[in-house]
Amino acid sequence: MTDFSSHLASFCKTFNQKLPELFPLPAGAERRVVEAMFYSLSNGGKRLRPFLVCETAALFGIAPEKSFITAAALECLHTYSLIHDDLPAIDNDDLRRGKPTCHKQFDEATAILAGDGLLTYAFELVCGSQNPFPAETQSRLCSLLADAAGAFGGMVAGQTLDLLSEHDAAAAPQDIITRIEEMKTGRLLRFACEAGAVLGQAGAAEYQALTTYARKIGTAFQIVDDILDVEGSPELMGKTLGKDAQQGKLTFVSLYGLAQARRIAENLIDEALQALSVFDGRAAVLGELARFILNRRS
Ligand code: GRG
Repeated sequence: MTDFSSHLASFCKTFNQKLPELFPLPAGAERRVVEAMFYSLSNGGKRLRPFLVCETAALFGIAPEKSFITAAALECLHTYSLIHDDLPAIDNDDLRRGKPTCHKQFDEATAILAGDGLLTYAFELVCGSQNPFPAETQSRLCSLLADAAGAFGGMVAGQTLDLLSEHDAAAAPQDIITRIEEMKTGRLLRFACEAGAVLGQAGAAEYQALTTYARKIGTAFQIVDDILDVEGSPELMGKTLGKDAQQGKLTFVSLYGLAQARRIAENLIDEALQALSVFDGRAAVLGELARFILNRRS
């Protein structure tokens, strides 16, 4: 294991140990939806987004325990997107993180509600008394999170464009695919860096550098995901692969081919690393994370 992998593994262990504290089970029959929420949330996952929140905040001296609630909120929101993405009406997947998807393990209605529950809970966490930051910081985080997740240039907008791109010979495919990747996947990764910067009260130049870094790794992350959909291992990815081609989706791979898509991702990671130069070597972990995103197999 590299130093970076063991650092990430140790983060995941602590993060996963703390998560159950946030999910007390209601006594009534409504506990079913909380069980479904926690089933999907605790079902593995690389935890890259919460790691990114904590590591970005740590650049400014904020301890990971203090960033935990913001990091957990983002993972809740990310998990909601995975549950809804897997639904029969969207991607219709049976497997996620190597386990039955939420609607397979429970049922479709419960999965829809579990997604809704996680989305709502994300905002409750950010704005609630468990978040140790002042109201002004919480409010800023809420606004950024809503913007990143929503339909006005956020994840839901990206997912909508993604659905529309199926079997649609787009007029300007390069522009559309860049917008899809930036919004669908990039916005939550960008929120992770923005959140760390807000928690750490970053200065304007640092904030700008982190936003640039996040934009670059966000698009690279999705390009690598598209590549792994073609040549990855279903066991390592924990989901059914080959669906992009089957559904006729517009991706960097469908547009440029595997080799060129890989080169585009490599260039984006180089640019992400350059953006970190303002931190004079203090952001080495973020640099490692960028390389990890490029070389990941799961
Ligand atoms: C309201 C129906 C409805 C949808 C909400 C579904 C949705 C909007 C957005 C989906 C966005 C989505 C699933 C993007 C894919 C992003 C992506 C590559 C996710 C996988 O991230 P990893 O590899 O997963 O970090 P783990 O399991 O490691 O957390």
